[in-house]
Amino acid sequence: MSFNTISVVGLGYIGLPTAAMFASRKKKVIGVDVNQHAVDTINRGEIHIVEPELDMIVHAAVKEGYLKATHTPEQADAFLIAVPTPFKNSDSEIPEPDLSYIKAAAEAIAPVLKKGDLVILESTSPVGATEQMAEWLAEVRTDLTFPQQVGEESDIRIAHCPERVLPGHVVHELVENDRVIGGMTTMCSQAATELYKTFVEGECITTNTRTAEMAKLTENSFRDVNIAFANELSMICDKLDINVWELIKLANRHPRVNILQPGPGVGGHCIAVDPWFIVSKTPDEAKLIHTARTVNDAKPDWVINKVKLAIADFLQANPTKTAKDITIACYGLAFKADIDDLRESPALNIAQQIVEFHSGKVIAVEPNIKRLPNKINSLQLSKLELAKNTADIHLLLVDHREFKNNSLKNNYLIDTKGI
Ligand code: SAJ
Repeated sequence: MSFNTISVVGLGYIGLPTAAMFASRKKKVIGVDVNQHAVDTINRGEIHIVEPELDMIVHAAVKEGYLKATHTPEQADAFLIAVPTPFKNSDSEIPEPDLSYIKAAAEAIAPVLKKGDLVILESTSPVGATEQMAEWLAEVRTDLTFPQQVGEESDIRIAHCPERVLPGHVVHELVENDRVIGGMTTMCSQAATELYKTFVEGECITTNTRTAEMAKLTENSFRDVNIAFANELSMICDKLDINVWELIKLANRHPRVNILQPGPGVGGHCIAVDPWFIVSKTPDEAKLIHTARTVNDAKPDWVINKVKLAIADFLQANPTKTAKDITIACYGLAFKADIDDLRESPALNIAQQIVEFHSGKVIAVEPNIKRLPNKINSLQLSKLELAKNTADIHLLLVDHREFKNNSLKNNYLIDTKGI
């Protein structure tokens, strides 16, 4: 089987680096995205996301003619779908996955599919989503056969190959990480393996679609449960007057213990979302995974309570002052250390909540961002030195490297990351 032209649908944090990797191996790549700004930026050889080393690879791929972006799908030998899978009804007790982006992508590529093509779903998906995508394709293309209808003989091959790369390390992890390849049939798995071997140096391990879907959800749920354990320990230790970071360091000396780090909550668009895909499918069984989500989601409220206690302490020690006189500095707004991504960030959520209830000044230090997005107009960005010298209460929310080398010695310091 040969893949001369590869189409990647969805040019975000996963799709664009993946497209760039194929193009860097001299494959003709057609990137498809509904976002015109993304399409135009990529066609200029530039990138619309922040990811180390990606700009150079995209620039070279576009300049050499291996990568182009477009709004509408064109014919290709393989299609990779890397669109978002957020959840809907996020206010309900158990949010449900929203597959509408996958459906739209499937309907967009269906008209250009031809016999022999391979379609891969890369988006993190609830169990059964790949089979559902195959159904959507079959509904549009009644002239082609699909694996769910005729098995190995199908015209179109379909697989789920979840992405597992860590933001900030995408370029290396895409090449080096092992890859789980879940084909709807053995031939589907073989075709997908051959495609990924274009640039993947890790092992490609084959399985079925449902196991591949669950493997990805399991990895992120495992991390969520482990972080929830750390967060619960941090609240227990706070009550018992024990330094949780020292405690975890000591416990992790045991050869079979590896506890992650507590923080102000769990953010980003993966760990805080994917476990719900398991819980919403099997709510009666997924009790531990559900509880972990609840513990991590409640951590920002615990931090807010700490801030309120610090304000009360400050006022007691300074009886001539009122809350209006107190300046609170929040250190870090991103969802984790050394990145600029504010999406689903517990740090940002906490800072915004403080602005809402605190009558005094609230400033934020975020070294990775020059300007806050327009919709966040309640916060004032400040330089680190200024915040250190002028704030009365210091709230450390993200362990950015700039904060690690900069000790904050203050009676009113709330350090959620153990810096
Ligand atoms: N966090 C903690 N304590 C820790 C580690 C992380 O509180 O000890 C917090 C972070 O601050 C952040 C959140 O968890 O708010 C998530 O950060 P992360 O670094 O754990 O993960 P992501 O969301 O950047 O990337 C994860 C990765 N999954 C795993 O490590 C199992 C990545 O490999 C996946 O590809 C990615 O999700 C994804 O796309 O699903």
